[in-house]
Amino acid sequence: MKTIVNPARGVWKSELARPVQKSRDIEKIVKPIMRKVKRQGDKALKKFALEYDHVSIKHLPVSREEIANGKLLVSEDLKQAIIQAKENIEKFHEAQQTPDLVMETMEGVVCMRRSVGIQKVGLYIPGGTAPLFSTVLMLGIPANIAGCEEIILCTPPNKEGNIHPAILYTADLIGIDKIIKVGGAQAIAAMTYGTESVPAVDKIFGPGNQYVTAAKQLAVKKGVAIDMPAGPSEVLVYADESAIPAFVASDLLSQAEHGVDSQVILLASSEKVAQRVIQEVDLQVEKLSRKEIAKRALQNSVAVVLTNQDKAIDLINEYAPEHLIICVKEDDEEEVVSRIKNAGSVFIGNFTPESAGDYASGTNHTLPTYGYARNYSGVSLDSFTKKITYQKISEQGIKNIGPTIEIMAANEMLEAHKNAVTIRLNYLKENQ
Ligand code: HSO
Ligand code: ZN
Repeated sequence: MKTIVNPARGVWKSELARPVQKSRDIEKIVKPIMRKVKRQGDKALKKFALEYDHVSIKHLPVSREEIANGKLLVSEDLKQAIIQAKENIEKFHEAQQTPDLVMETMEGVVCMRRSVGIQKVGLYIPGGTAPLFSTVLMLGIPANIAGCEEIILCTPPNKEGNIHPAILYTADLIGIDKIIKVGGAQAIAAMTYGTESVPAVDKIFGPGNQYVTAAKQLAVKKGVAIDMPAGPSEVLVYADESAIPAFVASDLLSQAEHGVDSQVILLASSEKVAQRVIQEVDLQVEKLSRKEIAKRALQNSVAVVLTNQDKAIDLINEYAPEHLIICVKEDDEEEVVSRIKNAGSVFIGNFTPESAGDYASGTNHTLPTYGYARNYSGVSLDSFTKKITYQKISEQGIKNIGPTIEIMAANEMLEAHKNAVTIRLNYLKENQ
């Protein structure tokens, strides 16, 4: 990890540049995949499974027996852990429910706002080197609480044509039974257009590689909503001398092991703090089973020393990290936390590893990456709902508000709008 000491503001952007994503080239590959799935449906999905995943799939939907058999392969310990995580995530997301808003803005004019679950949602769970069954909880639980009527889950099978048992167990635990063996851009295409086995959905959620991300962007053009634009995972740890170097190193590495394109940033209050953490990173990385991935991610990563705390906070807000860990003296903690404007999720203190939020504390781990924390929130209950507004105006109400509407409409030169009020006011005059 390279270290830069007190860099000038002008170079922050270039020094902390995220790994580049070549979206143009990727779109060239993804567009024909989308087109084929649109035209050929399941037939295309099976063909792509053979071509990309080297597996021949007869039935795309996972059967009841497969779920039952898969569940037997999950250890009791893991089941208990998943149940515990589910409870915490449920508690935190249930508390996000908002009561209907009903108010009379002026006498006889009642306005209302109500949350309504998005009817059909599609959850994408990547396969690959790590089976992200925790993401099934993070997406499935708020979808259930929001009252989404149809929840489907797409995930790629392994070479034997099976889905990871923990993914099956978790989906079954939260009541998701429509699991389809399809991954990659073709899964996103299927949820966009619908095929014989995969229903078209209103909104697509979930992480994925660059192909999945590009396909989600194309889905938006077809009128399907997505959770958020995505890039590789990242963490920024802000540490002063009160931070325990081995803990900080373990957090940096937990993000680094996600993928070779992950980025981890250490922001230290002194060169000494940076050196101690880097020493620990070098020690700990050697012991990891995914050390090759983590080491490559560390090449995209940097340690920045900023001795001035105001500047450090500015750098954090400029970088807008997906995950931000703040490990500073207790006296400074509240002040630093309150000045954070751009971050997906914030972890505070020596005993709050990012892994807690990744798995089990209750917050959602689907978060804005790549600087999108500047203008996007992470997934929450809100992501699975729409807010519908309602109004009801009484006879007295239209008398009260009518003249205001009439004059505004007249001045926008929209006569029909004005008439819609005048006709009612005249009616009331004649009939009262
Ligand atoms: N850190 C990942 C989420 C995750 N970690 C899942 C482990 N499993 C992106 O926020
Ligand atoms: Zn993680």
